[in-house]
Amino acid sequence: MEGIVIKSTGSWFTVMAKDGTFAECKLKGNFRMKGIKTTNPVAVGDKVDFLPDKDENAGLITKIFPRNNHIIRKATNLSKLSHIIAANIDQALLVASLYEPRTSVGFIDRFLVTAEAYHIPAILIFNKIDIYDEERFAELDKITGIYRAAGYPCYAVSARTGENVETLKAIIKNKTNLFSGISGVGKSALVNAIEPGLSLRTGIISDYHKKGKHTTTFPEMHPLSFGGFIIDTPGIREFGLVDFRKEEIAERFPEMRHFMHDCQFNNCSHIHEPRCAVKDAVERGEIPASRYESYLRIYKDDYLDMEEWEWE
Ligand SMILES: Nc1nc2c(ncn2[C@@H]2O[C@H](COP(=O)(O)OP(=O)(O)OP(=O)(O)O)[C@@H](O)[C@H]2O)c(=O)[nH]1
Ligand SMILES: [Mg+2]
Ligand SMILES: [Zn+2]
Repeated sequence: MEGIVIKSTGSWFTVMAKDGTFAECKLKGNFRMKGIKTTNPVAVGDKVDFLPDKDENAGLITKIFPRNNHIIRKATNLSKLSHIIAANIDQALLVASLYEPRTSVGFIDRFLVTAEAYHIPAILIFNKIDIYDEERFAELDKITGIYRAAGYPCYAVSARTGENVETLKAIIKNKTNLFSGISGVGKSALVNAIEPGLSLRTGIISDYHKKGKHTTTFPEMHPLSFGGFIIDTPGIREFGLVDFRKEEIAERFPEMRHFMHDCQFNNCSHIHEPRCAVKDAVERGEIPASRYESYLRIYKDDYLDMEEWEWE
């Protein structure tokens, strides 16, 4: 039978068959996908063939179909092995919040650069607008203005009050949607608002630091009653760009892509060269200063000791 892996504990996998039934499965033998060294050969989102076994109440995964894409992170900082987080994603939604906890624009920019690099459409979801006052909405407008101009759809929602959740449902319908973001922004709360029957565990925000507590501990894919899937993931601290060529970074900023071909030097780093069209555009305000700042930080990569994520 053909199915899709929706949950993985490492040795057991929950597979959803085409007819909507679920089977607990093990892996047949020692699977390895070609080309990648991973701690887990199978991840949520993988399409598989499996043999149901009613006697032992355990099916066997016999085949993994080739992936359209997959996101991985390094298993540990020192390890050469990668850990696959999810496979076959249609779009990546960054759940962000300006307050409690705050998602920095630097984090948003790294997320977007990573998604660009692997051609996965990215969408920004600002949650918790129920705690915004006029001043906070003004800041939100400024930030979403920057990202909309760069071509990224932005939505403001509240998992608590349900505001704009219907709009969000329309965007994710019939797609496989990765929900990612730092701990405590309300990824699981949003999944619950979208699909109340799921009752996922949500965390508390610490009083002092206003941070989440890593409530979700492994990625899990949830079928949507109106079509499609959400993959809820554990909160991440930072994206790191592994094995990234510096010359490619500017191309991952749509606003920079627009100007970079007018630079005097065709290998311009847009940092110190004379007659740089990108720097001129920053000076004229046509490229937002915060976006250029993120470019510089990614270029100089001062995030090396952070948790490293990678997309393929
Ligand atoms: N005021 C308000 N609080 C929210 C909203 N959405 C979530 N929260 C609260 O934020 C806290 C964290 O929510 P979670 O859904 O657990 O956050 P998460 O992003 O899944 O966090 P991790 O699983 O740790 O990565 C909970 O106390 C939620 O009740 C919202 O729209 N408004
Ligand atoms: Mg969660
Ligand atoms: Zn330049």
